[in-house]
Amino acid sequence: MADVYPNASGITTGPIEGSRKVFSSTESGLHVPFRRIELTNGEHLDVYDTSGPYTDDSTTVDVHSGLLRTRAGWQDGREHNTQLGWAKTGAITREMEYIAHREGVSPEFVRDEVASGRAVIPANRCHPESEPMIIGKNFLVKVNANIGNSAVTSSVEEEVEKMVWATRWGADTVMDLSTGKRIHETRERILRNSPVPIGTVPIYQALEKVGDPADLTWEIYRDTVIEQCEQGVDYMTVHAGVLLRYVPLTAQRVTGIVSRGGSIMAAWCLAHHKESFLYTHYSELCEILRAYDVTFSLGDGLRPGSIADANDRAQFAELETLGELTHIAREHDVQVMIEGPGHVPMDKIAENVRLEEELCGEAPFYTLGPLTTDIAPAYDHITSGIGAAMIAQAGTAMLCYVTPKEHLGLPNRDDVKTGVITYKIAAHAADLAKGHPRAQERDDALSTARFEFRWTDQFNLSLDPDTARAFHDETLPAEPAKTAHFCSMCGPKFCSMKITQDVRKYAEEHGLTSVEAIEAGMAEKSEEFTRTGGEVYLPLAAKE
Ligand code: IRN
Ligand code: FE2
Repeated sequence: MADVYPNASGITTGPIEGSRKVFSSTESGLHVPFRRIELTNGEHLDVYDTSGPYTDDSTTVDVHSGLLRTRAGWQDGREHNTQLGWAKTGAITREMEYIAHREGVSPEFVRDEVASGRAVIPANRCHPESEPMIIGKNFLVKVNANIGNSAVTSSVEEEVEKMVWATRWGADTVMDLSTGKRIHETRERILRNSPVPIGTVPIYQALEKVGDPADLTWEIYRDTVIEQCEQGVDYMTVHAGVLLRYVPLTAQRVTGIVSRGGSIMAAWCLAHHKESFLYTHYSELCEILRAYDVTFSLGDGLRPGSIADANDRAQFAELETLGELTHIAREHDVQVMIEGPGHVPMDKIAENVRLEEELCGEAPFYTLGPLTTDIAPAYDHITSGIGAAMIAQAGTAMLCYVTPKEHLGLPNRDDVKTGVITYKIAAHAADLAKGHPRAQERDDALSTARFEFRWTDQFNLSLDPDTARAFHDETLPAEPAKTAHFCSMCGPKFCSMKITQDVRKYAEEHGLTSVEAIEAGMAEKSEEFTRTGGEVYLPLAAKE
């Protein structure tokens, strides 16, 4: 288990226990990574893999030189265009071909989903280290993990390790929300070492440059966006839907404006009594993002921050504006996804997806949970995991994780893992419910292993093999327990799975069906009962 601890440079490398990295070639020879889970019965299962070269035994990763720039030559000989631009002309890019192989669908299906705007491929051409992936409701549900330092804690190295750590457990994208010192440098190290798309909220760095929201200008913001585009940021949260006239709509709320970016823009609008520069300069912004193929993640600056504020006028007024901005971006061939809430009770979740799809032309929805109740700080990965599973089933394409530290502090390494695993559960539960053709393979493989008491396989097929194994070994650490036909939950005599297996074995030996076997077994027992005296309570002496 040494692999789960960071190496000398502070980065966690090495295969996940019981798995190894394999590559599968597309028609034109692109190498697509998968994680192969080797089973003790000689079978194996290949699963989607987000972890990049860090889990590959045969590569050593040097975080100072960065990952291979695999996509660097992919656009050679072609004029620069966005994935949306190519898709509209009918062209299938290498990114689309790679994604089709990764998701198990046809390249033409990928192209069509991108062309319609129902899916996005966040892949800045200045981030050639990234492995292409897609976000859209007709693909596997994706998970984003937020990392980043704040004014009070953490170093550049720690943030790179958090990115590696999050992708190890399955984060499909990572957002660097750094607000403290060395923002540029932290982001540079993350980008050069990241196999997944990186998102940011440029207004945070712009604010860091000026200090006070009122001192922000379009020019400072624009230059910050260009700086980040040049570095290779793949998607950017832009809170362009927070309009001056919407700010008063939040006055009566229980929790007002809870979005960081939303509150910055609201403060600017009020200070100048002017319309947001993000809104008034939006077309210019589209042209900048287009040049790098950076994807918009239109921010929900007015999302509800409490159950009381869910689905209110402020939230839906902003969503209408996001719809308008989606259509403008698409005219510029810029890809768009839409950020969503927040805090929403279960009965108000479906309405969010319905409205988003209607107003924003089915642009991929990307939500923060939502938390389904406000009463459990320290457990908000669970309050929000419930909402995340529900909203994903309803059609949300990517889930922004919430860690146990939400509302309480900056997440550490353990919180990051708990957040990612919780959200992988929500995403996978939605994939199953939506009938994704291959999602159930893993459930079936794990259940079969469980039924056949292949404990090691049960651990290795799970989302978190280390914890599953550790929990099992807490009570039955001995090696023979790895093949035992019971665990400490019910003990050897009461294991339902063992009893079922006994029934099946009896049936086989006596040439019966399981139902007949149960009946025959019952008759045998009843005969034995009568033969031994027919007493319900045995005399004391007969007891052992
Ligand atoms: C996702 C959906 N709604 C919000 N998010 C994420 O929240 C967003 O992508 C970013 O990572 C984080 C903080 O956003 P605010 O608070 O600046 O809106
Ligand atoms: Fe919250």
